[in-house]
Amino acid sequence: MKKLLWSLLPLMTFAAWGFGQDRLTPPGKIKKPQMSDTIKANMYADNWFILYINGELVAVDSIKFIPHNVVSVDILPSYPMTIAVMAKDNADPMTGMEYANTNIGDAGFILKFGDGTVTNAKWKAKRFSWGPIDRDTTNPRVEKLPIPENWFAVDFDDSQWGFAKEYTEEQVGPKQPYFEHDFKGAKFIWTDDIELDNTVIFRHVVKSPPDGKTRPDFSNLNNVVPASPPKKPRR
Ligand SMILES: [Ca+2]
Ligand SMILES: [Ca+2]
Repeated sequence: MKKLLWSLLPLMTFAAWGFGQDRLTPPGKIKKPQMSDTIKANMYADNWFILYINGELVAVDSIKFIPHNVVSVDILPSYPMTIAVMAKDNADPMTGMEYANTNIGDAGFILKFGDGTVTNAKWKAKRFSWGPIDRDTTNPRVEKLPIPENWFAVDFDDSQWGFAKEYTEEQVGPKQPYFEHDFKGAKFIWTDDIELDNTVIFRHVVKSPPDGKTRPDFSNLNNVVPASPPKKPRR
C-alpha cells in the first residue's frame, strides 16, 4: 500500500498543482494568465470604429465601409475598465453624405463583452462631426469639433459630456454577421441624431465585472515574476 502511494505521489502533486494553482501561487507572485482568463469582446459598427481599453488600443474595425462586419477579439480584462470608442458613419468629410453625395446615411454601434459589459444609455457620448446641416442636401455642409488628443485616456475628463441614446435593432437594421454573434442584453447606441452625427466618441467605465465573477488582476504583469509550476518530484 505504502509503495503504491509513493508511486502515485508525482501524479497527485501534479494534479494538486493543476487544480489548485491559485492556492499554490507563492505570495507576491501571480500566475500567468491563461486563455481561460480572457473574455470575448464583440463589436458591430455602422460603419467603423476604433476601441481603446484602459488607454491602450485594443481593436480597429478592419472594414471601413461595407460589408458590415462584426469584430470579435479576446481581451484580458482588468478593473476598473475604461472603454473608449470612436465610431464613424461612412460620410464624405466635406458633405457628410455618402454614395457620391446622394445619401445621408445612418449609423449605430453595439458592444458586448463576455463579462456582461454592454452598450446602453449609461455610456457617455459626444459628436465631433455632423452634417449635412439642416439636412440640406443641395448645399451640404458639415460642422466639426477638434478631437481631443487624449480622448481615449483613462483620466480624460468627460464629465461635461452627455449620454448615448439607445436605438432599436429595427432603427439600425444590422446585417447578417450581427445575428451570428452574442449581443444579448446590449443596446445599439449613437448620439442624438443617428443620421446626421457622423463621427462620435463613446466612453464608459466598468467598475467591477458585471457578471460578479472574481478575476485575477493581471494589470501589473510586466512588473512581477510569474509563478512557475513546481518541478515534478524525482522518483
Ligand atoms: Ca450619416
Ligand atoms: Ca452607415
